[in-house]
Parts: sequence; structure tokens; C-alpha cells
Amino acid sequence: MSASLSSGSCPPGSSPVRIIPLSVVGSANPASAGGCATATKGGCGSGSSAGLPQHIRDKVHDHPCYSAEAHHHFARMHVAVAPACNIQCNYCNRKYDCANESRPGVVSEKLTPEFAAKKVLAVAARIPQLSVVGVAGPGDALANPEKTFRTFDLIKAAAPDIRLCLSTNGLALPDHVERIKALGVDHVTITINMIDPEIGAQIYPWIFFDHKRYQGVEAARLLHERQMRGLEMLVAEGILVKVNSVMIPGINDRHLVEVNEAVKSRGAFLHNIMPLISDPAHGTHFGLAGQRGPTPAELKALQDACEGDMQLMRHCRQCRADAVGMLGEDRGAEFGSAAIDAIAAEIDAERMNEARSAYRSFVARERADQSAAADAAKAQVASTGETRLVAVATKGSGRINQHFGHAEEFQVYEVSAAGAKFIGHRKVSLYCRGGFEDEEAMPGIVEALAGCAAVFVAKIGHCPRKDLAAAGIEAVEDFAHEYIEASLIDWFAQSVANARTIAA
Ligand code: CLF
Ligand code: SF4
Repeated sequence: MSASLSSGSCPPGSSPVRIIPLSVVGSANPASAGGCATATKGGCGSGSSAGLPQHIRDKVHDHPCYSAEAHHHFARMHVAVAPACNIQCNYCNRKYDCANESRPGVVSEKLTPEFAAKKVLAVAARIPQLSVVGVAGPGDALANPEKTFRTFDLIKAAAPDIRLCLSTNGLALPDHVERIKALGVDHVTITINMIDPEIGAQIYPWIFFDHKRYQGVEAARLLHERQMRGLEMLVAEGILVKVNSVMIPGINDRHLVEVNEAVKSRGAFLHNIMPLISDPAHGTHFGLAGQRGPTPAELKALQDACEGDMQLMRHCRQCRADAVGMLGEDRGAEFGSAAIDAIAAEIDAERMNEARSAYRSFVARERADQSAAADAAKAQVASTGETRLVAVATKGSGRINQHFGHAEEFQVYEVSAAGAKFIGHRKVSLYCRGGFEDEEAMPGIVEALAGCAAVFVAKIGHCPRKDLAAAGIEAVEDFAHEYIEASLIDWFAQSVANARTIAA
């Protein structure tokens, strides 16, 4: 059933991969970025985007954040070219990444636009899954507009098949929509945590706007007005907008349902409600004040309450402002300055383009296979009203392909007659360290998997299997290296049938 990775033509209708040597990029005129647009046409749809209009499906098809299904196959990278910020959030410490789009952690290197473009080519040469480059900090992309737009100009000229993505707090957004549109950036994230300035004043102590510092409710009102205007302007231009919201228990948790309504009514495409990361060690106001983040159950309940006719993102990994790789992994350490220089010196543009094209052809076949397998499996469970929560160890590609002991997170799915729906991920400590089993990690892993009926793995040892069984969690190895969705549904059908037999 699985297709092999081989060279071939692009998937039907996808844009041809074209990487242009950096020597040419260096001379690009920033005011008139060359290169063709990155929009794809056609291509196979994914389960999650099947009901969308074609022009939207084209935009989300290979974006790992805008499509949960695409995140199994495609990677993103952030270039940390935007150090300054124009507001203060109580969950942010300037020494750390932008918490809007990252977990707190220092950015290892701030980049110039020129070096950022070089890094993008180096990463594209090593990671054929790379489909999107974002500017997400470490400050605010639009508080540093010249660096951000110069970076996009250079990337667009050098690697026109890579999508451009931008994340902002929205304060400066209305001033830049025209430029965003002209550059072909068709994915913009705005972090919107409130529509009520009284609540906003508890999240934002100040903003800096039009050469003046504003505080309290006045600051929050101004920010809110600018965010809404920016959102409406982007939607009017046909740009896909994702709204990120940080869930802060006791401050905006209930209020985020109203935020969801407000952004949905203005045409936002996707809502990503993320948990507050709060730790005194990060030195943030909330961290030092003891403000807690939500539990996984609280987060899921809010996401469920907001999920109606608007897409909810549940696979966000709150990545660093210099993250590189598939969501949930960070290969940034492989791309320090010296490594980038070395890779750039040996890039063969033609070979790289062939490898990227071959990967896209491979993924197109895999996705078609996976979708057909899931549809076939679903037919077995059409009549049941039951659901099961299950966890999966995966390294990507939409397959159950990771050993239990190597997992640093498990993907969690809700399986029912409707299929297998990705609902989140649970981070855990490694069970296997340098070939040794870390028994002390097991209670934390069992706790993280609470509520799951089974955990699907490529392999698992006797001891952890026993510990999981004692907690009522079945370790399933039978589907090692198979497609996730179809396997879960197969197992679910069997599980429901067994339960019925026992009940009878
Ligand atoms: Fe980066 Fe953000 Fe673009 Fe994705 S991340 S700028 S939309 S390419 Fe994605 Fe990372 Fe979550 Fe952001 S998983 S933090 S949502
Ligand atoms: Fe920090 Fe980002 Fe908020 Fe600015 S917008 S204060 S960088 S979290």
C-alpha cells in the first residue's frame, strides 16, 4: 500500500519546485521581488479540508499549521529577523521567544534578512518537507516591517515554491496589509486574546503606538480596534487569517468564546486556542504572579465549545521563533551559522529541486492512499455511537512509526463512526534514554495518557506494556508502520465488536 520515495513529476496541479541560486538572490531588488507566485492549483484534497472551496484548499493543502493532515507531511521554519515589539504581553519576557508563536526559550541567533534567505535555502536543501517560512518574532513581525518584508522579498525571489507566513499582535497590521498582499503572503496569524478592553487591560500593561505609550484599558481598546480592522482588511484581500488566542484561566478563558464569535463573523479562517505557558523561571509577569495555565481537559472543553462552523486548530506546538522542521520537532541546532555557510557553498539547485519535487510526488501518492484506506475502514463502524480516545507514537508521514520509548509526545485522536479525529498532543519524558529504560518516567507518561483506551506504537517493551495495562491502557503494536487513521478505525471496529460480544 505504501508508495516509495522516487523522483517524478509534481503532483497534479502543484506548482513546480524552483529554487534559484543564492548568488542571484543577493542581487534581488527588494522593492520588486521576482519569482512566480507560490499558489498551487488542484492537488488532492485532505480529509480535513474536503468541504472547503477549491481556492482555500489550494492554500492550506501543504501548510502544516493550516491543515492538520498536512502537518504529518510538511515542515515549517521560522526566521528570527524581528527582534523588536510594540506591545507588552503579561505572558512574555523580552529575553525569550514570542509566546504568541513559540514556547519560551531564547532565540539562539537573530538573523539579517540576507542571512535568513541563505538559511532558508540551506534548510530546503536538507529538509525536502519544507513548505512554509514564517516570521514569528522573537518580537513582532510588523514592529520590524522593513526587516520582515526584505526577508520575504529575498525568500520569494530565491525559493518561489515556499509559502510565506507571518505572525503579528495586530497593532501595526492595518498599515501593512497592502504590502503583505503585494508580496503574496497569503497566511497571516493575528494573536487576539480579547475583544473586551477591560479584560485586555489584565493581559497588556502597555502598547506603543504612533510615537506614544498607552496603558491600561485605553491601550487595550486601541489594540482591539487595530486588530479587528487588520483582520477585516486581510479578509477583504482574500488572505487566510488564523487567529491565535492564549487561554488564561480566570482572565479570558470564558471570554474566548466571544472572541471566537467576533473573529468568525469577520471571516477568520482558523482559530488556534493555545494554553498559557507560565513558569516563574521565564520571568514573565504571569509566571512570577503564579498565574496558572489551563489543564488539557480545560483546553479541550474550550476548543469543543468554540468548534462549530469554524475550523479549530488543535495541533499547534507553540514553536520557537527560530523553529525548523516538522511541527513537534526542532532541528534548529543543525543550522547554526557555520553549518548554513557550509551547506550554502555546496548547494546544487537542480538536485535540490529534483529532491523537493520527488518528495511532493511521494506525498501526493501517500495522501491519496491514506485517505482511501481511512474511507474503507470507516465503512466498518458506520453504525456505532461509541467513541474512544487513543494515543499514537509517530515520527510523521501519517504513520505509526515510533517506538514507545523514543516518543517525546503522543498524538491523541478521538475515534468514532465519523473517523479518527486529531484532537491534540501530550508531551512526555523519554522512557528510553541511551538504551536504558527510565522507570521513573513511567508514572508521568501514564498520567499524560489519562483517558486514552490505547496507545499505538511501532514497538514497546514488556515492562511499560504491563504498566500501561495496569492503568487500563492497551499497548497496540499490530499496526506498526501502517497509516494512522485507517489503523485506528480498524482497531476501533474490533474493539467495539469485542465489547458487544462481552456484553452479550
Ligand atoms: Fe509559523 Fe505560525 Fe506560520 Fe505556522 S507556526 S508563523 S502559522 S508557519 Fe504553527 Fe508553530 Fe503553532 Fe504557530 S505550530 S506556533 S500555529
Ligand atoms: Fe512578547 Fe510577542 Fe507579546 Fe510582543 S507580541 S510582548 S514579543 S508575546
